[in-house]
Amino acid sequence: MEQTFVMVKPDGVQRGLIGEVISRFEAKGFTLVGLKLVQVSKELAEEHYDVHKERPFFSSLVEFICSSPVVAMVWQGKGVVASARTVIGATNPLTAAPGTIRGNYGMSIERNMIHGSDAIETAQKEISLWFSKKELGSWEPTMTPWLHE
Ligand code: D4T
Repeated sequence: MEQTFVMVKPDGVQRGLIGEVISRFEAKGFTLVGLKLVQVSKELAEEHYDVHKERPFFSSLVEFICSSPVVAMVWQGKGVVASARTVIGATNPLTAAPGTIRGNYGMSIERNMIHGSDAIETAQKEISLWFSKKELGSWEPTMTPWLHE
C-alpha cells in the first residue's frame, strides 16, 4: 500500500497545529502508521533537504528545521502521496488555495508549516530516513469498507 512522509515543521508545532494536521488526514480517510516528535539534528535536516543544498535558502532552512521539535508522520492509503500534496497546498502559503493547510494557516514560504513527500520514490526514501521499520505500525482500520468499494 502507498505511503507518504508528512512533517509538521517547527512553526506548526509551536502554533499548536499538530492536531489540526492529523485531523485533516484522518478525516480524509488515510491511515496513520508512524508518528513521533523529533528534535532534528543538523545531519538529519541536511540529508532530508539534500536536494536543495545548492539553493540560497538551504542553511536557513536547515537552521529553522532544527530550531524546535517537528512531528514526523507516515500516512498510508491509495494515492496518498499526491493527495497529501493537494491537502497541504502550494509551497507558498500566500498563493496556496484556500482550504488547503498552507492556504488556511500560512503566511510565508520560509514558515510554511508542513512538509509532504513530492513523489512515491521520494516518500520511500524519506520514510526510511526518518523511521526504522519497527517504528511503523501495520494495521487496517475497520472503516476501510466504508471508504473503498
Ligand atoms: P517541502 O519540501 O517543505 O514540502 O516544500 P515543497 O516541496 O512544497 O517546496 P520545496 O521543496 O520547493 O521547498 C522546500 C522547503 O524550502 C523552503 N523554501 C523554499 C524556502 O525557505 N525558501 C524558498 O525560496 C523556497 C522555494 C520551504 C519549503
